[in-house]
Amino acid sequence: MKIVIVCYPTFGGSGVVATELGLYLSRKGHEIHFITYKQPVRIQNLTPSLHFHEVHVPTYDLFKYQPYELALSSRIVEIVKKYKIQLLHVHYAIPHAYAAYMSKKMLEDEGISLPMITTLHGTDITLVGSHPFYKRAVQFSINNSEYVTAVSHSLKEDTERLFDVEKPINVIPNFIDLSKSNDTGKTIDKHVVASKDQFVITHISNFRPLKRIIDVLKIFEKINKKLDAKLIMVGDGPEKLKAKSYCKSNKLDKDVLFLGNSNEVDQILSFSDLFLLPSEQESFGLVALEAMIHKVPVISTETGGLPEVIENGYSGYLCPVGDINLMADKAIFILEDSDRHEKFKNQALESCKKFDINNVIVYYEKMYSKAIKN
Ligand code: GMT
Repeated sequence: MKIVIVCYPTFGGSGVVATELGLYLSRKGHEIHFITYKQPVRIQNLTPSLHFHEVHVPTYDLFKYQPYELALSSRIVEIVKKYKIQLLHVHYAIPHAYAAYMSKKMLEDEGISLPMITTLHGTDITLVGSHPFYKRAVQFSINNSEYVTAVSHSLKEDTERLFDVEKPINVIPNFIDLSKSNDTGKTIDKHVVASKDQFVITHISNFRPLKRIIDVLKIFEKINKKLDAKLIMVGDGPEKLKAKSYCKSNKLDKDVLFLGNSNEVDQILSFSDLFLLPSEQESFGLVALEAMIHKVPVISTETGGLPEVIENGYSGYLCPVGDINLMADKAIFILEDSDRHEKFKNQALESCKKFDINNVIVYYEKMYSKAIKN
């Protein structure tokens, strides 16, 4: 099949899912065309079955806001015609679903009919999309997609609660490549960040307020009072300065390392002992799955889609949002006994098996075939 994937090219979960999906499909022989404003961070090499088309937005002084949707929809039309594309798969409703719908209409005018699938990821629904300023346009584009998918049952319920959705929402969970668990291509060793006997605790996110970064630091502080540990903070975003200043005021500087955005996430996770994800909201929590594939148990919150990913008391623990004492207690409980830690590590890996990329992607492929046939 010849498929266009529209996504954000950055480190965010929706971009990672879209990129991994496209890479996998191209390896299976489909022709994949990414359309976005920058080459997606996880794509290293382009091949004859893997293309990237950049969206350029010329700046013009008259515009306070440059019209990205306009440039994107024109680019989609151009690529669809040039490569005889059969299907559009857009990730993250805003503004991708809206722009894709406009392209569909422009193509219809030229006698080309193109099915469109929209995958909802989370904040496009729960945080931004349902805002009264955007809601109508998001609802319209969801209802005008041939198929709509959500990454968890929780997100499906949120979408049905927040919007008047006329389309059935298909839940297709995020996925993971199980072969990553045998990945030996380590380029960073634990000794670079911690000593042999120290525990390495990791957090990876875009440091937005809903990630509750200060909770990460407070949980770590409590753990570190009992067990010798280092905290690795990977990512970048609006709460980073606040987090750094918390570390300074609370004398955590020497035990907390801020690494910034990284393409070495798998290597960092492969020597991590525990992952902290105390988010206020998370429709899936892909990063938890990325930790678990490297046998890293996760301490997280019982919110959104997280209980669909992390099994409480098996691959980690789920606690009420903001309950830093309980999260620290659970972390210490896992780490303080090496046999127990080992058991949780193995269970974390075991939990990933139901998200095997080889099984999950078949659902997308079946949907693509149906959409193209109709
Ligand atoms: O987590 C983020 O802030 C990034 C965001 C995105 O849209 O890139 O992630 C959302 O999509 C991910 C992939 O499906 C999910 O794993 C995340 O849980 C979801 N984030 C939220 O719901 C806050």
